[in-house]
Amino acid sequence: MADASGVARLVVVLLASLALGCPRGPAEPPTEKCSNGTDDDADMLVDCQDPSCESAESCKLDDLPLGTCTRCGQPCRDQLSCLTTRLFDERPPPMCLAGQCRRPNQAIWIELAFRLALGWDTLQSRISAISVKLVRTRDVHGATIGCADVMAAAVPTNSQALEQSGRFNVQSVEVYRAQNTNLGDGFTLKPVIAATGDRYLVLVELWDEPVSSLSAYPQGQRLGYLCDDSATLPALTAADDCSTDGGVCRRFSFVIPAPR
Ligand SMILES: [Ca+2]
Ligand SMILES: [Ca+2]
Repeated sequence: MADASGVARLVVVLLASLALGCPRGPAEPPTEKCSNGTDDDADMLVDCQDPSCESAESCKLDDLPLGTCTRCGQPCRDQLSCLTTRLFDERPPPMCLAGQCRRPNQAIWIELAFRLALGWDTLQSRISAISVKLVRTRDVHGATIGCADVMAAAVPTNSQALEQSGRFNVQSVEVYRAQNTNLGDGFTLKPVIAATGDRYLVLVELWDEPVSSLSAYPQGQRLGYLCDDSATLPALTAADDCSTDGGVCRRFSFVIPAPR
């Protein structure tokens, strides 16, 4: 076994050989990481905007078409930069996918049914507005996201915070007034204008103040919410649409947990 001075000599020799054998070369040029939201190589192009990310898995789009919207095909950093008006006025909204504004989806009408779980009691009379969002489960950088990511951005004091965070693509957003409505036995929202496609989660939020006429979003505090990112949410297709043929809407049923 080597004694303490022997170990020290060994370390000195090792350090000396490292210093001699491995002279420091010029620093590696930075390369673009393709799903971190940062322009790593300082060429002004972030993630999928950067041609060096062309073949990255997170930038592949399964041949989604560009679609038609005023800014479709233009480079983007977030969904809001793809809008020409408000989210509510462009249905389905254009999204920022792989660094380009696209609208690959089609708007259809569906139906959402809700029941309040036990525990709402008198608080249910304070519900003034309900917002429903279908959020794409890949963020603008191509990373997979779930309810934990969404709820970290969707703060209980600002009904637009999710969109304003710049990280997510909302493929549908609807807001309903709920004042003077008895929600106790459950309630149905119909029609909900949704966008076709898969890879989405459902976020329903209940707010204590009415919808702002300016922003069209609910105001006040969130009283409770439901986020469902289960893998069983079925893909929405054009066949689910009930806007024109009088057919049966695709219907989702959810139970909204007690206030939180
Ligand atoms: Ca990057
Ligand atoms: Ca770059």
